[in-house]
Amino acid sequence: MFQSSVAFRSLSQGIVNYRITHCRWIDLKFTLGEEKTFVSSKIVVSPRLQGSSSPLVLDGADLKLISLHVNGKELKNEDFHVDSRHLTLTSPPSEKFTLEIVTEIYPQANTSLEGLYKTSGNFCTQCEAEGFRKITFYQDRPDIMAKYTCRIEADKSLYPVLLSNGNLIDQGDLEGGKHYVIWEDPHVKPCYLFALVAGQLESRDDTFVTRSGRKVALRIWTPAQDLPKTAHAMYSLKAAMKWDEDVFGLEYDLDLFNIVAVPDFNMGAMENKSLNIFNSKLVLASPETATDADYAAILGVIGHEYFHNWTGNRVTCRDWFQLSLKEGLTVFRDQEFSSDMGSRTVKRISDVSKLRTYQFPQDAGPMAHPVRPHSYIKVKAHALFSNDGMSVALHHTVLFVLPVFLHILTIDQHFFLVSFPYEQVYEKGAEVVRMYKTLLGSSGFRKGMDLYFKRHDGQAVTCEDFFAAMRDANGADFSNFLIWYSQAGTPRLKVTSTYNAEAKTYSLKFSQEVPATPGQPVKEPMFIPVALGLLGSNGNDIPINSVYHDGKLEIITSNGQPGHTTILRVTKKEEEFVFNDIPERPVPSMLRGYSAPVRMDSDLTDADLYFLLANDCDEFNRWEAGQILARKLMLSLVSDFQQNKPLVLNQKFLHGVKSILGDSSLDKEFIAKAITLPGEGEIMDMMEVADPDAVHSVRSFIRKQLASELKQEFIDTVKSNRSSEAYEFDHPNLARRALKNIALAYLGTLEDEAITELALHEYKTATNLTEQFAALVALDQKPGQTRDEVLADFYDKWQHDFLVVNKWFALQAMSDVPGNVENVRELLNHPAFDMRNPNKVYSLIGGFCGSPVNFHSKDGSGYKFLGEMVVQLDKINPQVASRMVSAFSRWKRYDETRQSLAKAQLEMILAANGLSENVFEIASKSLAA
Ligand code: B3K
Ligand code: ZN
Repeated sequence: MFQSSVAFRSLSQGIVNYRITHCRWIDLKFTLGEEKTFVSSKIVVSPRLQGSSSPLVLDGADLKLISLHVNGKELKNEDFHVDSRHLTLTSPPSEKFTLEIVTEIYPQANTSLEGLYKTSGNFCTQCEAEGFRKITFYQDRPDIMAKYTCRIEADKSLYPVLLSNGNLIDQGDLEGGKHYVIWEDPHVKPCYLFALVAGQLESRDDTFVTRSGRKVALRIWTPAQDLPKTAHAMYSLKAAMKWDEDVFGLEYDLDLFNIVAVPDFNMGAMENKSLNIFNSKLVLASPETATDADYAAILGVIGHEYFHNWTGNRVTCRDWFQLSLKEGLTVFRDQEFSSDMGSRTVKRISDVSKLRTYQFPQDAGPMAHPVRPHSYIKVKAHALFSNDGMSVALHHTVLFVLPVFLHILTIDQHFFLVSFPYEQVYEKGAEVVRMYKTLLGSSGFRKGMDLYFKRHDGQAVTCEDFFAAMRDANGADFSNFLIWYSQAGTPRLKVTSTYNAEAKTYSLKFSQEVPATPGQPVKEPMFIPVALGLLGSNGNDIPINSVYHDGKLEIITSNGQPGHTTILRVTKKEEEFVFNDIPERPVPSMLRGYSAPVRMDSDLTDADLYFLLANDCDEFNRWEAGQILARKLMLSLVSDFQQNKPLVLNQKFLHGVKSILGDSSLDKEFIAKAITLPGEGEIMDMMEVADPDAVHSVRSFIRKQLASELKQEFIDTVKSNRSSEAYEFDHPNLARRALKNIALAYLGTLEDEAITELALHEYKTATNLTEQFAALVALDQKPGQTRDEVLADFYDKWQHDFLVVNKWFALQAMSDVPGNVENVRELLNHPAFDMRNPNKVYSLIGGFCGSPVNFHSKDGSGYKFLGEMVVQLDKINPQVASRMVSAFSRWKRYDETRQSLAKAQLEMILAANGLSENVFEIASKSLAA
């Protein structure tokens, strides 16, 4: 270990000994052209150790160096060298100096959509994580923070709008039909937050007055024809600005906030300082072209990017290992925002379902990854320092004094970014932040946030810094909580209960185990907050005043939770909690609100679960009880299916669904969630060997049985939830539509002419896409003439709107129609499809991978299709290709035939010429697992 670290010593010197000076302006100048763009950058560089001289290494990729000046003098060829990743100044001045670099870049040819690129005739940038190095040579790391000015010159008629971060301080005309602007951003920022947009755009304008009276101009930019579809985005932005003031006391800090919508974007959106750039899908909405789910996603993502202004931009990450510092926290903040704007329970249900469908399987496979890799750094640091007899705390100052450590971090970070474990960093990261709030309550959490900003505003910090702020603001004892950041894998929590009627005591015994994950064979116990209520036979919570635990009696406080919820702190491998004065055997409601991201096995009986479903004051756990029952039912039917036994639906389950459907006291959106079966992926994730055919057959069987037994109820639900009012995105209306649409989806499973007529009627009379698309989905389930006609009709109607057409692609791609891979191959040649547009790839190719029966087809046709697509896509856009190849990562979960078919495709991909690092990293990790 020590030897390999030493090997990096000479390489690392330059990076560490120089830094681009804090708080000085970085002057950028862009001359945008039709074939090439010139980028000039003027930066001030200071040696870290005054008077020392060693090479300065700057990052750069796909750049043509035009000129290089140090303190105004052109540098001679022998004083620098350029390779495919770096520009190295071999012996720069030993005192502070000015460095001017001119590069030439080709945004028109940039299909990777990182750095500066063109999209539908406009220029735009994407710099997180390592895109800035495709614009100019720079120390492309988040801890290098500076103030920026940006001058943009371009043809005035082609690019009338020229935007960058901060305030517009100058603009004017130039010769030859060109014009220029100068933007100045007064806040220090890392280069990943730099942004530039140029093109023919128009804006929807509004204003927001902050609570201290600052008047902020809000502008949402799109091509002129899309402007009417930005009303909901503007509403969402203003709501987010208000919410952050109300809940966290955080105000916006400039006089202008821009959002630009672009059609070609690798992900959802980007939080560049004062110039957020969005995938159009997450900005544009009208009742006719966007569903309720789209409206909700826009609200959440506009909120998310806005919230980054404080959690990400004002306080940023020291290095990319700390990504969850900003992303886990900001996802948590957007989840809370959406909860406050709609139904908290339903939002929590959606987020937990997402976690189970995507994060759990990843955390149990070859791509399992801690929220923040930690052990790696610790091992290296120990090897380095123990040799010198030094002991150094892992704090950010380490970066500035220890060259070897830094370089190792930089190399490994790159691989971390290439494999980008989104689910762990974002979704599990948000669960980790939620646990602080569960433990500290709202006011304790707010105190922690206040201290975090007080300590770290304007800094690049670590997850430990966030932890320390939460702990110190509350004087809290968080024992082994930090392990949540460093240990991968989903903990399994087992619970057994006993009631002693004589002593009137009730005991819960917990045991926990974290499964081994790649590189982490041995695990430590985690700190698991278990939110608990004990239900008496009347369905109400029994008051809990004290608990005997760890040899002492602890007094319980409720912490603002519902009913008599108490938070147990489970921190050891095995642990018992004993409750006194419990007059009858209670039914425990555990992990209320899903208080920790664990898999729980308990000794609750079916009768207990039905009781919780009917009575728990925690609505999340009512839903959860239904889901546990459904999972048990599905797994037992899967076993019957595999043994060729006839499938029979449990009548108790049927009555449970019927009673929820008919309970008018329940929120309609909650009913829609409660009668939705767990997804096929979730069930496969619970099996020893995943069997897509069995799981799909069982889920289809239950859906069909429920539809046929409850046909009249479902028809009544559809009919009684129609509305002739204009579309409103508010809770009563979206809840009504959710219930109507789930009823229609159940009915769509039936072979029944009258039902087809009903669905066609809904399709034709719908006044909004939410209802029209739901009817199309119902009709899509049965191959035949009606299906073909209605799909053709939908395309005819919406062919001019690429976002709606993407839904049409996805619907067909996800179809369970046997042999659907051939239809998908044909759709690749459809005039509306374009492999260079990520949204289209996600819809058609990603959509196909979402169909368990066709993607996992036993003839290997689905795997072969994906293998071919990955190789083609990788040449165009490695990030998108790497997302697609991830569909193979869990190949070992399937039977041997499928395993060998998937393995052959992974091998084929790895053998392809010129494979990108992105795809190589995921394909090779998957194969090696
Ligand atoms: N921060 C960006 C994501 C960037 C991902 C780069 N590979 C959007 C977000 O999470 O808000
Ligand atoms: Zn984010």
